[in-house]
Amino acid sequence: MHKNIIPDGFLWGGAVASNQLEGGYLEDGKGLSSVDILPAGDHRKQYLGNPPSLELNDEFFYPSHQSIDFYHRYKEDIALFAEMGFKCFRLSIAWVRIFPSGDDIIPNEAGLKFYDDVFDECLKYSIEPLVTIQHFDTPLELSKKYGGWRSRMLIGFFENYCNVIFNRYKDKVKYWLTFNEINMILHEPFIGGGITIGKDENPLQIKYQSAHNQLVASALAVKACHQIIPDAIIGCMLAAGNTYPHTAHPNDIFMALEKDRESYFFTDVQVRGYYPSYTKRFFEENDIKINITKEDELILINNLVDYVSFSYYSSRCISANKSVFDKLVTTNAFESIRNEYLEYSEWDWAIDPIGLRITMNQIYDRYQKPLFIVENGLGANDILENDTVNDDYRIKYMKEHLAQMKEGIKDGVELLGYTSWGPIDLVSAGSGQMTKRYGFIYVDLDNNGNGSLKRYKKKSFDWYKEVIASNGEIL
Ligand code: BGP
Repeated sequence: MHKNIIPDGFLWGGAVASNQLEGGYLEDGKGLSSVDILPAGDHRKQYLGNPPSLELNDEFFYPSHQSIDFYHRYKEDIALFAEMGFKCFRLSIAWVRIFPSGDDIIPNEAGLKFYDDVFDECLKYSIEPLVTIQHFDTPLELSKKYGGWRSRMLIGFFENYCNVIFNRYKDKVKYWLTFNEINMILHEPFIGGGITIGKDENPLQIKYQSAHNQLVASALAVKACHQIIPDAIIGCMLAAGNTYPHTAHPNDIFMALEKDRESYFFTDVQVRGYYPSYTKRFFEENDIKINITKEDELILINNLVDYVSFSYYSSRCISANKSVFDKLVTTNAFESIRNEYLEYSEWDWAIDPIGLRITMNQIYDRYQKPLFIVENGLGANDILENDTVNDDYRIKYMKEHLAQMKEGIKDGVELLGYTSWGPIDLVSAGSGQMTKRYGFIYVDLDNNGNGSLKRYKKKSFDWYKEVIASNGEIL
């Protein structure tokens, strides 16, 4: 008898981040986070990496402040996810709704209540919430007072935040993630860790010390989750995408290996519990001296993640030959050489479905832990016509990626689920635009915050519904 490739209980769904869809940016006692000071437009790039100021500026437009107003419309939106048959909804908790300054003693009850209501709404439709504890939104006060994640103080504040949310939601949430795209701190340090870097500082020193603090905090979150919710699982999350060498020249091959290690460094620590051997030389040569205590080492080794989740948008390509560097493109903050074998999206992100299979195999070979694809999708400039969007290009993109995901499962990879990025249109993290849309659901809102916020089903809505109903048999 024909047996489906995708296992029963596979968690199909969609993924979002609080700061990209909630809005309600000062409502019910919420504090400001790093994301709240990210403007739309040309200045955004600088703010993502190293903002010149941590204050709001009247001249800027801040897309996270209203976003798509999920804060008030979550019931309607979750009903639409349920209509598509979602088994899982990945969302993040905004730390600043729970602790407005990050270092407060008493949590904000109104913030806790909001997520209670959201989880109840999911569970009403038997949708499993998958919660990211920090998705790019370090409390702004922690950046101002302590310099963000460069300070070890944040480890304790984060631990406190984790204890509060695990205790509060222990009966409702069984799937957790610690830090979204933890390796992003190397590429966009402010958004990754709420840190700003001075002109006279060694950027690598600051980034790796901050990363270390997050790794210890992540391990402490694993510890607390296992203690407080023994029947839950908790994972790490990597901005993944394998690196191809530009040519078969050994220099290119080694450089691709090093580039992959730059990302795998994080998951190597989270999965294996200690610093990989290759960091020793790298740290020495780059004058990086990390403050790692004996206690840190014990925390890391004793609290390993249960699974590895990752985002996959594209593969990367690298060369040791400087003369090909003029062909660089930036995808999800990663610089890469333009790959002549691939097509590119409107935002110049490489489209590489086979890369997803390669990435799955690479990560599984490395760790033999269950994997979870928690972000994947196509950002496109959709046009609403006759109350819908004919997004055949999105269907094509997803079909091809899901076909490769199935190949990966056939290769032996243990995969818990697939949540596509932005099942409803939301603010783009990188560009701040609304017009970079990923959803199955269109939201009437433009780049300047104008629009009715009305929701419309795109063509891909019914397509994804059928994919889920057939457990991936029909693509
Ligand atoms: C990842 C983030 C998401 C998301 C996605 C798409 O880096 O985890 O928050 O936004 O990329 O990127 P963008 O919004 O820039 O298109």
